[in-house]
Amino acid sequence: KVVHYLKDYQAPDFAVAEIDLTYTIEEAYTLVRNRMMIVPHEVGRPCVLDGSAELLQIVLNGKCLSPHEYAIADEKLTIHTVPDTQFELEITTRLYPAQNKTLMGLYESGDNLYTQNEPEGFRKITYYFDRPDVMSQFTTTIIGDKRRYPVMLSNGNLIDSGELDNDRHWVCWRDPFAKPSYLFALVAGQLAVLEGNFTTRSGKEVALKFYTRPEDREKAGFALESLKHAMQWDEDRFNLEYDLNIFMVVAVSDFNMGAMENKGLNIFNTKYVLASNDTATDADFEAIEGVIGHEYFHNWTGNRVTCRDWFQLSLKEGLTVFRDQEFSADRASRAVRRIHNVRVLRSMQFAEDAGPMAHPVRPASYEEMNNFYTLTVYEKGAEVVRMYHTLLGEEGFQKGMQLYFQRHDGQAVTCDDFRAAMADANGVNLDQFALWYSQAGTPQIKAHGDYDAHNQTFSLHLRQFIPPTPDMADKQPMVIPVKIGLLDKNGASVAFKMAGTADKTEETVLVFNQTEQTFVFHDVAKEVVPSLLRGFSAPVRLDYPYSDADLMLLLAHDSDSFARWEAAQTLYRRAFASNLDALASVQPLPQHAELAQALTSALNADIDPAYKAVLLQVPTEAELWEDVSSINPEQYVCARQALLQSLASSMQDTLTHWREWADEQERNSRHHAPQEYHPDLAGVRSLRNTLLQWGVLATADLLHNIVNEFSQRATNMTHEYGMLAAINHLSDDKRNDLLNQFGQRHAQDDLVMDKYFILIGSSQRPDTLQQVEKALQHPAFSLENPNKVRSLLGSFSRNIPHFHAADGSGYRFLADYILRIDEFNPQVASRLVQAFNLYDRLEPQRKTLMAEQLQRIQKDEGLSKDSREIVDKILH
Ligand code: B3K
Ligand code: ZN
Repeated sequence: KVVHYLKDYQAPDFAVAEIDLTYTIEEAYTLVRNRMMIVPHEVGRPCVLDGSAELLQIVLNGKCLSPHEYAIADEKLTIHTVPDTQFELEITTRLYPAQNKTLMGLYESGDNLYTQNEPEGFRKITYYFDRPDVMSQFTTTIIGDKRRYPVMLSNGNLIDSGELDNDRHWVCWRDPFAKPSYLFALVAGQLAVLEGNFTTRSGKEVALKFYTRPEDREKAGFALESLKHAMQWDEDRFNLEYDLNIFMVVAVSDFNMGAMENKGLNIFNTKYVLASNDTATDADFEAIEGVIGHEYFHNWTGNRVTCRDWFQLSLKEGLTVFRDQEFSADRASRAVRRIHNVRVLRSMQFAEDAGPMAHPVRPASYEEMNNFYTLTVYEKGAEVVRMYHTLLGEEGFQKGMQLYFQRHDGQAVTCDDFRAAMADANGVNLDQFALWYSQAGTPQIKAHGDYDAHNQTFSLHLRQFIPPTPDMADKQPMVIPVKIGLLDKNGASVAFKMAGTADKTEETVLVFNQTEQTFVFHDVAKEVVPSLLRGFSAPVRLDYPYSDADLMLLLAHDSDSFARWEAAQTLYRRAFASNLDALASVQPLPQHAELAQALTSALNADIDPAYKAVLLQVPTEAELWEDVSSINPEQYVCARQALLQSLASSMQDTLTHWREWADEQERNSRHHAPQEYHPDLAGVRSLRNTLLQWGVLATADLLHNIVNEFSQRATNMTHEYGMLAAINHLSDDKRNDLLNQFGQRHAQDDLVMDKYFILIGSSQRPDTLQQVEKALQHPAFSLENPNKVRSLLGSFSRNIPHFHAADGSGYRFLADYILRIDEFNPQVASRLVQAFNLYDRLEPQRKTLMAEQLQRIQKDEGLSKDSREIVDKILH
């Protein structure tokens, strides 16, 4: 087993001035001739290239090398002696893309060819310095059959093309921007194109091209519009302009992740390109806009300035997620999107931080880099970037960005370089901030406050603790921005003065950077309730001894929409905890009348419908067992379900009222045709669907309504899917009937069938495992398609009552399929292995059952290093 450490980083021995690739696509294989102009940085070093493809020939400065002049071992090619000055190395390899089921390197999908190279796929294509700090200018020639491969694409600009004998043709692409190998891309096949254009602010005309299967072409329209919005936004908010004359996006259905930002030639999972009202939900439209933005924004944060090494992945990912979050927030519903992001962070990243895979935003080591495209690197990384923004303000942050590009355009750099740009541009010291990159674990803050009527001060005492993680026991205190406001007992905002400032203010950001600290607010005329961690100003857990009445006050009045939502979350947690106690002591379940009352008032208040919908989100089980050990997952589901049930029953009339209101709104919408995506309508529909889910728990008639309305509403996927999701857990046969109707209606649509499989995999019906097993045989299902695996098996792995079934059947079932998938697609398998992350924190019986399955996976001799790294860490 080979572990890579950040501390061992060494600069490359060679530079590559130019790389010239020729792909010759034959019926059964593809030949790749790779000609490199290599410049040694130092004399006398052997030339070591990464690669694992079938090697046909090596030619050095025109001379063919014989086997004793080089060695091949462990995916490395070592040429013992090379010239001291620039030399030309030409390497020819043979690839079999139709056999490549890893979906890394060059692979075939539906008769077309695609590449995926980040992080280390390029070494499956040819022999190269496959590391991000070796940047070169790429020229790519592609030769192929005219009918099978009418479209042949690579990065940059098309500079030449021509015809050949035997119905073949060739194209030549050149990318003027030096880039690392992970940003190289090639696509060849039969593809339709949807075109648009964008004029940048300096007047450059950019051709926008979306390539899809011919039958999908019209479905790329929304993605094309999203791209234009993203290009405009990056100019307006970040002052960043696009740099080539062409920007291409290719959609492919077999793809290991969401999308890939290859220079000028993004490759996307179809899921994030194709949408129409009758096949995509509002959430899908929003995800498309976000991911299109994300990949586009990488052009500057990732491509123009890239990472020195893979430990620095968050340099581009955390920053680009921050940018795409801000893009989406500026487009619509800032408050609701922020809450949505926090919810993902808390239920998934906090769990990662509390588990066997815990690692800092900049990991210190890895075995398989693909395992480190994590919630920590992406989502927590984005929170870290957001904290610079919170500390420095928009203007200061943008000054930092400017300096970052001034210093590093065209370079491969580190997270420290980014931090230095932020610090230097603002003349501040951000040394302690570095701990956000090196310490794993979610900081916990214990807070309490005292009011001193005599001195008219409110004192807030904060204490921080960073829990130990498997990689590090003792941690140092971090810089935590805590945004705060004060409310009086009527819910009005109370102004205050901080020591050393002249003016009164209603909100401030405390810079909490010691283990223990007290902040004093002056001129506070009356008792106050603090509104803490506004906007979720840091990725921490904060505990303040609020009374229930305080929380209801915040829920009713806080001007900060995050803190207001958070008050409801805390009330839900408390109600849940009392349910859990009642279940444990076999007592009758409490009814939570006061909470129902507070929620009713919130629903009746004059607020955005989308925000009402998020107020009705009860914390997920993963959030609820955040700091618990010896977890019995079933009890969490029961206690949470009981909470929903009791609230829904006592709020029946309110739920019905607002559901009818939502229908009315949609019917009378003046924005758009009612079935179309529009942020305002999306808000109304998300409220309606949430109310439907609650309503089904309390009102038996609702199922009949759904059955009656189902076909009529099928012109809009948000409704169609919303109805199915609402009844998905019911044991009634009508659920199966509607689901079958749905499966038949959409049998030809790959992406809608993903939804069908999600519904099956996530149902709490008692027969779910049988239904999942049956679905594996469905003609639309394929183990080789990652979207299908994620839809059916991924959703099953998050299906708490079934995955954690007391008899171990869920664990055994998932392990069977992990082992099967791991044989051909380690990346997808290793994601599934992480469903077992809860191992150490489970109650003893389930822990034993899980151990059996983990050991079975661990014992598999052919197990990939991807899955092995995870399973070893879980079993430690
Ligand atoms: N940079 C790619 C992720 C590549 C993942 C490789 N396992 C997509 C993105 O973050 O934009
Ligand atoms: Zn990214």
